[in-house]
Amino acid sequence: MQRRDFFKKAIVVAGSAAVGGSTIEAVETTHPIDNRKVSDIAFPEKRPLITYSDRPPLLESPREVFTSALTPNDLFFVRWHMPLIPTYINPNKFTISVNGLVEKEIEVSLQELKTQFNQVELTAVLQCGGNSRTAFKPMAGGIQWGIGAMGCARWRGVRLKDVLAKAGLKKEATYIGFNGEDKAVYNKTANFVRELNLEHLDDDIILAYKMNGEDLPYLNGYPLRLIIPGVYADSWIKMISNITVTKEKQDLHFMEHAYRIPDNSCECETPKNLFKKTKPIEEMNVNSIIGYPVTGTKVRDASDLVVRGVAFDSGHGIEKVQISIDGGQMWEDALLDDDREGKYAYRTFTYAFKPKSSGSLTIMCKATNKKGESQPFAKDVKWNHGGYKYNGIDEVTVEVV
Ligand SMILES: Nc1nc2c(c(=O)[nH]1)N[C@H]1C(S)=C(S)[C@@H](COP(=O)(O)O)O[C@H]1N2
Ligand SMILES: [Mo]
Repeated sequence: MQRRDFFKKAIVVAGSAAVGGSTIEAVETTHPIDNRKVSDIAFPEKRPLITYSDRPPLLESPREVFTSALTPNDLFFVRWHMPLIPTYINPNKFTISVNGLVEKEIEVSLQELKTQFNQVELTAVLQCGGNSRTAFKPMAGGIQWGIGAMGCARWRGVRLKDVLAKAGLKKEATYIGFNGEDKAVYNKTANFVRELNLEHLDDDIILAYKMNGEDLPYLNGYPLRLIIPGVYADSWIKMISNITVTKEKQDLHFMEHAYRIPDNSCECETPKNLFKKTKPIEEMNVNSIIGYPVTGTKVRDASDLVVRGVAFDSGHGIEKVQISIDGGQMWEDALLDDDREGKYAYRTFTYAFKPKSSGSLTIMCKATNKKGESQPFAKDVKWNHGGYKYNGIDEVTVEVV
């Protein structure tokens, strides 16, 4: 019997593949895998984190981190593309140069940045576009991140526009290219260079030398990095030492091939039918993560449980976060913090309740922003080949004892 059923099933599957051509059935998403352990080994200036690679360092924050509005520097995730990262930077000699289509090419030292420009501070979420990529089935290309390729920090530095103004932009200036100190090992591998259309330059884009009141950790881009609030982290160049202004778009690998999604309204495609036209990932989706409890936490029956987490979007602002403890049928509002850190920061939330019966209990959270955009159930997240912009409803499963 079982064997026959198997054959029956096989025929159905083969049939649908032959008729349809594009096998939508092959595309699904699930909640990202959440069982990875932090490493025994701590990287410099970091506490032990979930470690995917040590060269280049790829470190993910564990779920427990997502209960506070600011992510501590030593728990902040790390992503580099190139294994050649300088092991020493002399802050007294470090400069950032501005060149290309400018009136006067300049080299600005850290000291000059700190004393000759307006100093600004803002809090913003830094999130890799591939955060939670592990949820995509079939597997999407790239690091198989869980939920922790993100963090939120208070950044202090100077406005990019002020530094550009010091050099003076020429009339034809259209693109600004950014380059850090990390280098590819093989001379034909593209360096990690990004560019910004001048149209998108605004007061919130800053060159930051402080993160949560301290020098940037080395692995997060010491001594200087670009902050572009509201957009995914691939353009937040670390250890930035060069800015080149051009008229034409440069032919940059990491602009033209990576960090792009289908340019259609669902931003989706299937493995068999990849959508030809693509666009940069840019604006962050509304998202929320439960930081406490974590999956496997044992909680007492009928005792108070306080769920804690963080929510954010690209800067429209969070309207509400809701919690469900019945698989997503009924939703109740969580309490939001008072929004002190501004529109690009995490809003922390809490939700208190008493679990009523013993056994496993799944807790879900869903954020909605001020534009009315919300998070889909994990299974309804649309697939794209790079595994970008995942924002499925988060969940943890606790044991009530
Ligand atoms: N110089 C440089 N900057 C970079 C990158 C890089 O490889 N080199 N990676 C980008 C990407 S894709 C991410 S997700 C963030 C990671 O920042 P973090 O390591 O501070 O968390 O840095 C961005 N800036
Ligand atoms: Mo990234």
